[in-house]
Amino acid sequence: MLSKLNLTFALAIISTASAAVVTVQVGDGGFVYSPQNVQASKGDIVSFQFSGSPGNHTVSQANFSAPCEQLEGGFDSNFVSIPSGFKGPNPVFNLTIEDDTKPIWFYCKQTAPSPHCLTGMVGSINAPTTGNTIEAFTNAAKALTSLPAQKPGGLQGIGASASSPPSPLQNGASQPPGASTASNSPSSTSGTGSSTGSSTAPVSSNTSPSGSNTNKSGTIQNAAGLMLISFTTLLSIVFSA
Ligand SMILES: *[C@@H]1O[C@H](CO)[C@@H](O)[C@H](O)[C@H]1NC(C)=O
Ligand SMILES: *[C@@H]1O[C@H](CO)[C@@H](O)[C@H](O)[C@H]1NC(C)=O
Ligand SMILES: *[C@@H]1O[C@H](CO)[C@@H](O)[C@H](O)[C@H]1NC(C)=O
Ligand SMILES: *[C@@H]1O[C@H](CO)[C@@H](O)[C@H](O)[C@H]1NC(C)=O
Ligand SMILES: [Cu+2]
Repeated sequence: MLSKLNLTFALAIISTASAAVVTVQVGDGGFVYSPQNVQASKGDIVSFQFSGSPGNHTVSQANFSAPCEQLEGGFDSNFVSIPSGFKGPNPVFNLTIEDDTKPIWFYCKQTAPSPHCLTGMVGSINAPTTGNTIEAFTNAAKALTSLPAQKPGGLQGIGASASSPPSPLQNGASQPPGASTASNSPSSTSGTGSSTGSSTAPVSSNTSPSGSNTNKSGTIQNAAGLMLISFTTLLSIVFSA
């Protein structure tokens, strides 16, 4: 009786532990997602941490064939602005992977001070290692001479979706003095300056910030360890029964 209950409990632990959380830093060290490509399975969460300070970026879904354009029906975090000196906690945009059989491509929509996407601020989930690679996608973004007109996306994407927009900045102690609420104070964040027109200043695509292709390994809080623990628990339960 008791062991049957315990068995059910152990199985429940195993099934909840099978979803991994893969973390991607947004804007940490320039116009960059790091790591730029991550592997994630169906049901996993890719957790985008808006950690670059100052920074004002998006995570917007694109098609491989159009690197700096909102994919029709694609996800879009919209703009998240982090003031200079912000101490966190960082706003988070969680995407749940619904289809891991096709690569998922994304980019940053920010146009200020120059279009981030044209410097290679693009990323991917489950990009192949040959053919349509993340390097090919990055090069295609950098090869564009102007940013295409931008449309908004939604929470629901193709192959991955969010259940909520990025968590808001917490006001109060965690924000530096003077970094008041977003809407009314002109700040020195890199995204300030509302260049909404699609044909703003001519854009040089070669102003890549240093380290734009750094490949820090992501924090993969993989469930393997947890699963091992739960599996061991399961075995000990079975054998002690
Ligand atoms: C991406 O673009 C390709 C080629 O233009 C097209 O065949 C495909 O349907 C597009 N994918 C989506 C999800 O719109
Ligand atoms: C994002 O997902 C992680 C892992 O499940 C969770 O701990 C966190 O609370 C989520 N954050 C938001 C804003 O949904
Ligand atoms: C972030 O960037 C967007 C788009 O450029 C802009 O509309 C918004 O005002 C910026 N936010 C802040 C707080 O600067
Ligand atoms: C990024 O790091 C991973 C794991 O170390 C490696 O397999 C991959 O080739 C690297 N990608 C790039 C673009 O350097
Ligand atoms: Cu950006």
